[in-house]
Amino acid sequence: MGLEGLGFDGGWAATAAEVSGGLPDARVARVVAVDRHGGWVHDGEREVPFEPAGRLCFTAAAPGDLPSVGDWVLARYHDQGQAAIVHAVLPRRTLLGRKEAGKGTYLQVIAANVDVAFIVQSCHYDLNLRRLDRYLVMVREGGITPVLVLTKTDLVGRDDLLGLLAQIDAAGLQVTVIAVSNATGEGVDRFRESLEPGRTYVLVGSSGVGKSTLINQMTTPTRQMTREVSHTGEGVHTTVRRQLIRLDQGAMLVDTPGMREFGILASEAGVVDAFSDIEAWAATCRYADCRHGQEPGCAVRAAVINGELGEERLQHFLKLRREAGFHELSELERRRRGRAFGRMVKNAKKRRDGG
Ligand SMILES: Nc1nc2c(ncn2[C@@H]2O[C@H](COP(=O)(O)OP(=O)(O)OP(=O)(O)O)[C@@H](O)[C@H]2O)c(=O)[nH]1
Ligand SMILES: [Mg+2]
Ligand SMILES: [Zn+2]
Repeated sequence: MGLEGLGFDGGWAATAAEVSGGLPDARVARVVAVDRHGGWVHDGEREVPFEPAGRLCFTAAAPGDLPSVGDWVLARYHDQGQAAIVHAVLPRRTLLGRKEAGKGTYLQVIAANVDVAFIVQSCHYDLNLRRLDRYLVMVREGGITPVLVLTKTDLVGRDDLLGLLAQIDAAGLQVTVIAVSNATGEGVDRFRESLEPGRTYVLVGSSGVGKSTLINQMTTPTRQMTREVSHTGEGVHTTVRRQLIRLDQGAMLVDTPGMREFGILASEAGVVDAFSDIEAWAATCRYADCRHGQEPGCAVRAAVINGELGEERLQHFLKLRREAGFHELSELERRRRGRAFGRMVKNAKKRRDGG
């Protein structure tokens, strides 16, 4: 394949020549994956694990200075070329990062040297204009072109989708929108056609919106990374690595783990509490994103059928859930489960202590 297959060009060659002056036996490579355990570099021939050189760690002023996915680096190979030590990170052309509040604000790098960022939001629950705005700021600050990808169009009606598109339009965000369904394939060709050979793209967005599934649609089946739809919808797919995937046509896509979400309005939490009975049934639906319509294995509909839950109450709940401001349900759901888990632990302790 060669380095060109990873997006290397004359500009990078010139930068590498400048930096490599002090590193005669180092080779150029691109960081193609990073997770909690380590990272991998590709030199155009193969992918091997790397570690940053001690000196690089020592001189890094912030965590963001260390090699991140998408970075071009100078590496020395050892163990017959089976592993590498990264000695220098070439100055980045673009940088997608978010500011982490904590002990002094620092930048957490999501991906380096990407041309376009797909901000992925599901049009079922997930769309939130304020959050979208924060993503747009983050992307544009990094010198990257944003594109909004609305997924799961199969889960909303035509009118709801048109309503969402009108809302985005009215907000004046100046962003291209691609609406897709990984389930029906609608819009997937348009997404594919937007990918240009030699360019690097990153997909960002909340967990579960369909980033990895969309990337899988771009690759051949043998290179797929996530498994079949899981019955609980949890744990199985969740991406834990930032990973650069090269498509046969020459474009590169960086998959990222979903980002944790921000604040939730107290009134929204109140709605969930008011419908905790429905939420309890919903937790046992076969599909995690069940709409409690015609899906097989829906525990909520089963409760209506056997008379435990009134149809009217369900309709009221579904209506509230559709309304704007209630798209954070999945996050609330996790919180609710967290509370239930806390109770379980407490009860177990009581039993253990003989109380
Ligand atoms: N109905 C429907 N389900 C989808 C669609 N796209 C993805 N899914 C399902 O949504 C779930 C999450 O999809 P993923 O691709 O793993 O989501 P992700 O954004 O990569 O999530 P993280 O890796 O946790 O950040 C899976 O069960 C998918 O099968 C879609 O367009 N329609
Ligand atoms: Mg994923
Ligand atoms: Zn259901």
